[in-house]
Amino acid sequence: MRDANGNFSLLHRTCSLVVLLCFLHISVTLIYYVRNSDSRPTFLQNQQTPQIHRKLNEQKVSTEETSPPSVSNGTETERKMETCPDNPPKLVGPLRVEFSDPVTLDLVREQNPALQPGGRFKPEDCIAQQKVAMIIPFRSRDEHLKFWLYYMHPILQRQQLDYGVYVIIQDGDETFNRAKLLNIGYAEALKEYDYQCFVFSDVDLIPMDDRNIYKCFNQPRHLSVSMDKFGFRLPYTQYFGGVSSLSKEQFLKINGFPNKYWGWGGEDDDIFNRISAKGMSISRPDALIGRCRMIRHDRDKQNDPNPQRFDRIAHTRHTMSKDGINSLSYKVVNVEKDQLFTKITVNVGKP
Ligand code: UDH
Ligand code: MN
Repeated sequence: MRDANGNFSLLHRTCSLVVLLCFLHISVTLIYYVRNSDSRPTFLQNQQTPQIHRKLNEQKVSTEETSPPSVSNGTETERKMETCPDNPPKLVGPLRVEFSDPVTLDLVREQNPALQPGGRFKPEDCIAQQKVAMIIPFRSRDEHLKFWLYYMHPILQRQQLDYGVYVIIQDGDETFNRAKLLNIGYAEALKEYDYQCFVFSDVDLIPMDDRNIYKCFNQPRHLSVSMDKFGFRLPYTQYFGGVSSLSKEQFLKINGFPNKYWGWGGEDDDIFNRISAKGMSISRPDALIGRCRMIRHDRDKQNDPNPQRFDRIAHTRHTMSKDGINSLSYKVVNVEKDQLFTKITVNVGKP
């Protein structure tokens, strides 16, 4: 009996020990599990947060892309677009420019489907660095204008400018007045859009390199620095004729251009004098990038060399504050909007 009792108590103790061990094992496992499940969310968070963020961003981007333009407001879209780069990616460098085969306006219209009425353009995928008005003084040079539009529209679009083309036509057959037409172009373009920069271009000049960007710089810019007709060099250091650009501020600082140069010559030298009188200098592209071609032509009727020009340019410093954009007067006779240009016919009066 004693033996049986002894055996039983041994078995009992062993069982209790096993139960205790089991309990201990379960407790340890439980504690371990609870501690582990505490740290698990932290681990997941660290891993998942970026993914969640990325997902959200992706969603944002895709709503932007897919939402119709009418829903998102214009300024919001613009804020998310970046400013166009200093070196527009589609520029090709040197260009072949020739005038042997005539072009038609219909061809130019076809080749430039992105243009808006008035010869207006804005880059699609970035915000243009500058809003530029192209101003062309004009009378009876339709063949030249076709070439200008044919070559310039593709170049200006590759240059990623927010631009418009203004052809300012002198009405009647009085003596031609280039600088006054340029002043009028400045005034009329500003009535239409918040232009910050003005490029003044003769109708017969085409750049031979699209890296010669038709925009404004820290100083008034002379763009047609090496013309074929001058043997691809400046005729003289102070030369400011052909194609130039001035910001609104630079233009106003010199009181715009003179209105009193009737006939050929001198007005570009007067503009140079105004710029230097106001302590500014001339910015220029290098001679290679600044190469350009002028369409060969005879002297126009009513644009003979102005005999007064030497006397006038000798007095720019005294006349510039009274004769300029602050004294400009003219009448608009007609406005024509085309896909390729805005033509403004004006009465500029007479000498
Ligand atoms: N312009 C016109 N119509 C005119 C006169 C001038 O549109 O009747 C405009 C046009 O934009 C032209 C600019 O004014 O490009 C300057 O005039 P221009 O081209 O006659 O000036 P340029 O410096 O000198 O080319 C011309 C001299 C002609 C010499 C001919 C010798 N072969
Ligand atoms: Mn010319």
